Amino acid sequence: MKQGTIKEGTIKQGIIKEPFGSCRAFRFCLCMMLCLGIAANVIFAGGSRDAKQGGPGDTNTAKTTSIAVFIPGVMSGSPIYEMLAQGVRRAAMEKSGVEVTVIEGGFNQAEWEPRITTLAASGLYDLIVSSNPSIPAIAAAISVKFPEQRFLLLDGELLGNPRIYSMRYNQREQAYLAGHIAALVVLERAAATGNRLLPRVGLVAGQEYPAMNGVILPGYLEGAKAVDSRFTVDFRVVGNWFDAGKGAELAADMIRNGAGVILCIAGGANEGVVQAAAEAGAKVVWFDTNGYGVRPGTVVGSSVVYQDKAAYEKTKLFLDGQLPFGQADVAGIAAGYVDFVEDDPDYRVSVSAAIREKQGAVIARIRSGSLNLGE
Ligand code: RBF
Repeated sequence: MKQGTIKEGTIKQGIIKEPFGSCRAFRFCLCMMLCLGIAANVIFAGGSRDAKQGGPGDTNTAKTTSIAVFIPGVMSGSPIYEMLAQGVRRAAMEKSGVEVTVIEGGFNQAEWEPRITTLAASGLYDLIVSSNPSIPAIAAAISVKFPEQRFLLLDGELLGNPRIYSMRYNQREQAYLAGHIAALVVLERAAATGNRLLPRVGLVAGQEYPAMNGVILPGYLEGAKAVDSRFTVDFRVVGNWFDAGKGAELAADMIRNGAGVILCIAGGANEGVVQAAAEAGAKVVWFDTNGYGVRPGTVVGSSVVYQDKAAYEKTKLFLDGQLPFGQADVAGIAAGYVDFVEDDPDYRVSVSAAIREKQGAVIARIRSGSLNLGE
């Protein structure tokens, strides 16, 4: 199959700052500025780019389908975003005439809506793809102003908007498995050292948000309590998704306070958590991707989502004209989008056979449906 072209680039921040008098003038200026921005990107990427082209399912091979991947943050340090771009690129490569532009939105969350608005206003993109639970509300507001724009949103949920397809993961299952392995490791270490303190696990998050406070944190505690009902969670928040120094500081304090295993969901700050844990002889559970290789011996669990697979499959559906806009899916272990990595050699080396057996048994129960955690 002929491969599609993939363009990479970023759009400079703060393109649209001035107030505009009329809607038409606003759209015109937005388009002009965005076109200039895109042109600069493409020159930087060393390619050329056609003007607006045909949509998905278009049989005219001269036409191009353009997809923008908006990263709400940066890819480095956040595998969930790396997987997003990877999956979209893979689907694009399998079809001719598909262009992908990846745009990193940066850590200033107040800029995300104006920047996605700029993308939609340009009319250049057949599809905007993005990921995280705050994006559906932003996309819904934008789709009122730019009803032609279509969105594919992962790790978020919005039902019933005919311009938006969304899919989130069952993070209750993902977090439960993280809590379960963390608790097993804590208890085994306590037994070995004769530690009789009340058992505790840790969780370091980049920020607080409804999925964190309402799903991930409770799911993590539930998983730990399934091992021993006395478990508590020491929950700390970095306040951003990049500060490794703060991550290390929080983790060191948590370890001093008795949390011997810490789940980190803090983007670039995870690096600091792992460093502090390694220095103190504590352990870490990784989230979203396989993290055993990050620090073999320190990372004792990897509760993952297959966001690359979801991004690939849903982009492919879009390119075939079959993405069910308006629908909001939730996918977990049984559907093959959430998992716990058991077959990594580093997992087998760092975690005892007894723990691996118990963890394997609970994964099997969730997969078979005999343990139903809800969503
Ligand atoms: N997760 C990351 O790994 N990196 C990020 O930069 C990041 N930024 C986020 C920003 C907001 C506003 C929200 C609500 C979540 C963010 N997440 C980020 C968390 C992400 O959506 C997901 O919950 C976690 O990756 C766990 O799967």
